[in-house]
Amino acid sequence: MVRSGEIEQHRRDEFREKGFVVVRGFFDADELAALRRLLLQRFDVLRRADQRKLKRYTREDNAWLSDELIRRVLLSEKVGFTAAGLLGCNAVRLYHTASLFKEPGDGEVPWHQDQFVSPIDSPAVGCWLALTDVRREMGSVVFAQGSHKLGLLPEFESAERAEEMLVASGCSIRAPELNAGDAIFHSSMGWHMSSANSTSLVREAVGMFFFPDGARVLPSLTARQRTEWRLFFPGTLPGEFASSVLNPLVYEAGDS
Ligand SMILES: O=C(O)CCC(=O)C(=O)O
Repeated sequence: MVRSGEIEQHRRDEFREKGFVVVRGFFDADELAALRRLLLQRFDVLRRADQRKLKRYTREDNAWLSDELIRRVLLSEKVGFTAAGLLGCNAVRLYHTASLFKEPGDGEVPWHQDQFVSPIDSPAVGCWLALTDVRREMGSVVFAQGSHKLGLLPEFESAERAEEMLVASGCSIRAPELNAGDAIFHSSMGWHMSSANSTSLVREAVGMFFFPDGARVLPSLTARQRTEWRLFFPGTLPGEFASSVLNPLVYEAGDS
């Protein structure tokens, strides 16, 4: 069994410095084709049910619960191992997965830190996997490089204000373009957003979020943290280990 310390040092350094790291070709064409077919079928059902005109994307949480192949791919050792290496821990649990399909005309996701709504007492890491090539104008995810070092900040009244603050704090704005199979791992402390999809193509992606095993539910929760807690940590109590049925151990380093 691999140990978390074996993840390439340069990736850990880059993640520590920038708050995100792009892993090219993280999933190969075969892995991706099967996953994409299944997630697209589910998206097709969801988009027909969702008649909203103004939205940011069509999202399905925890699709892994309904399909064994989706589970095997999204909760694979490779993903958990990389997440553990970047978090610098020996074992990670699943926070949740989210299929994220941004249709033509879907709007911007404003600047935010995922940690702001997290009900647990540890930073997490997200893996955002491109199911197709993703260009900036399709609504790729945009990162404020280095912003994970700013700590947890209050939300801003507008996207413009947030971006002004991030740039004034010395963060450069980066929008990596991805090919199908590339993944971006990002810290829950880092500020990110995604722009509107101004193309005629659907932006297809899936996110997987992990936290260190041993993290606990915060003793007191804001209204938004409470919403996430109910959704993704059912049956746990404030102050207890965050290890509900929805938070399986995805990777644990072995002894050798
Ligand atoms: O997929 C998007 O457009 C936004 C994703 C995001 O904010 C996240 O992964 O935390």
